[in-house]
Amino acid sequence: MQSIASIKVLTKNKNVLRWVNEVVNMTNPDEIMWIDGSAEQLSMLREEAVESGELLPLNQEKYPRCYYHRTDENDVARMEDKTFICSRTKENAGPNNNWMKPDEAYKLGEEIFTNSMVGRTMYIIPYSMGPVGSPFSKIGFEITDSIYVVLNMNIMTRIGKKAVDVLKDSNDFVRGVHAKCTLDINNRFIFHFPEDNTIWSCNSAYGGNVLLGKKCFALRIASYQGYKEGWMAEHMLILGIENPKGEVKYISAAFPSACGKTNLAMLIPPEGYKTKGYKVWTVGDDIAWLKVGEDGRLWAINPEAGFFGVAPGTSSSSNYNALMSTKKDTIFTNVAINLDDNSVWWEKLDKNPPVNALDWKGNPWNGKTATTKAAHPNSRFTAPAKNCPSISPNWESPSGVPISAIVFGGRRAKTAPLVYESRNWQHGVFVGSTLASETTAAAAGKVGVIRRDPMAMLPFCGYNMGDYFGHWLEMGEKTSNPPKIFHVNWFRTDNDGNFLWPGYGDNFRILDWIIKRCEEEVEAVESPIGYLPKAKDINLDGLEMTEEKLNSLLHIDKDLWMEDTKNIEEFYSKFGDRLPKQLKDELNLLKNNLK
Ligand code: GTP
Ligand code: SPV
Ligand code: MN
Repeated sequence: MQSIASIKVLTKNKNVLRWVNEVVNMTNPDEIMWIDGSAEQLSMLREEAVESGELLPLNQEKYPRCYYHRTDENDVARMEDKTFICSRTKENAGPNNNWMKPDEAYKLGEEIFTNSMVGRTMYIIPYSMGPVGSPFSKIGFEITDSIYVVLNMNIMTRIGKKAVDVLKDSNDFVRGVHAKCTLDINNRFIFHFPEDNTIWSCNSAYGGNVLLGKKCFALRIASYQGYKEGWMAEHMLILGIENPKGEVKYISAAFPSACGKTNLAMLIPPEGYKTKGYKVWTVGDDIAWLKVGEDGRLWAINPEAGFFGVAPGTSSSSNYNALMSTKKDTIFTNVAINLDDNSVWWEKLDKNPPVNALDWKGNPWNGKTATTKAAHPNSRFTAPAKNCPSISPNWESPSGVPISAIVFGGRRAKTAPLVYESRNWQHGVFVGSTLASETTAAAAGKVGVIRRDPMAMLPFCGYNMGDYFGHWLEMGEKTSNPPKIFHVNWFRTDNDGNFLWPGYGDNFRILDWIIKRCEEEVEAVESPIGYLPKAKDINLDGLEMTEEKLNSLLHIDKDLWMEDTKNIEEFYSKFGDRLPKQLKDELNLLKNNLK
């Protein structure tokens, strides 16, 4: 084995070197490479991955520097039953997490990692979550034996020398270890040790399990850091709305996985708005880190540098900006490949499915005769954020952007109306804590089942969710000028299961109402669940939608809501005395209002 002293070590930080040494001794790689982030190093790695077949180069004229990758058939989504929060006590992980004793998890992990990199190369990736040097930002290291991970981390985070330079001698960094091992599903684990700033992931190659800067660090570890340090890490997009006067207001929104964050973050306003001069600016599409600013407002950054977006359903009409983001320097995973011109395809990309293609499993696929899906429903692209035509000029602002409104939303066929507003911060926290949605393909398991997913953080909160609710309430107290909190539902259906609301770009009409409420430009109607819009205040110009249909989208069925309160009560009861009293009060208030 090579000694780490003999290779281009990027740092003298003793804490880093000691930890790297431990991992080297455990995994026993043949070679070690520190990732400095240089263009030469990355292009060498791309070449190597192409040679080994890990990446397939796409049509380089149509898609400059774009590549294709396939993961194992049983390794295509996050696996929540393989994901553990290894806090010292079970109570601190909470009923919202799988828990394993840290000693046990380390022991099991060590058994799996031991000699796992024999015959392989270890890559050590230093990275910054957040703009390098911003007061919001945090440094992590990911050790991995996968070039695919290195190249994706290069898109999703800010990697290389610049990250070690800001860390200097500090011990404040997140230690991530990933080894592909044999991809054995029975030994697949994603262990988080929040008290040790440590993540261990083995036997997977799927993005959400192995790009450790994303859900593992920027949400699970960071949510715990935020709890201790007085800030918030949330599963939220961030967007700016520019009005015709050139003023920009920022909104952050939490929807569960595959419920429309990327789409909303990049939306193009309907024609009538566009011609008046309204614009949407994208700051982030999945994760927000929020802090109280000196002005008493909440400020947010996007800690990521790229989009790991759902491919199916992305088209020039549904999400032009996302599609444009993928035209260069992008890695596609588990979509279909068109052998005629070496391009990619997925369901609803266009109306011309390829006839000579390989599907996401690598089997021949012909769009004329196929009875199976070309792309996996959770197939994804990894695209640099700077490619996005709507990327905000402030997306890398070290001080973040000020948030005017927080929006929660999920997939609810019935019950939740198109939009409503909470009465105050505490009520807003209640609304977020009771967020529910039908499950999607972003996580392994049954699709379409209603589950409660508080703040869209159920799979991502790195500690007891009862304490997390308490933290939200406290953040409101510390924020003298907090954002208003809203709830939306783009997914309400009629009795035949058709969506009642057109969604996508037309969601701007609802964002417009939300901003008008923040600016106190329109009044609202009080209801048992919060403030509802007056139908006349939702701009329907250019839409084929009757006011009657709109009213049915805004209708509150008290019986359904009463049913829902029972489900909330059951969900809340899991948290025992960790559930803040204020939320019980809000639940009682809701029940009374519904009587
Ligand atoms: P993650 O990356 O998993 O966190 O997902 P996301 O929240 O960013 O979801 P995304 O924007 O990728 O959308 C997921 C799916 O929902 C896609 O198939 C979209 O086409 C669909 N979708 C997004 N917005 C809307 C909408 O307003 N209405 C309807 N009906 N579908 C939508
Ligand atoms: C999600 O599932 O919410 C995602 C994709 O954004 S993953 O990185 O797999 O978590
Ligand atoms: Mn997500």
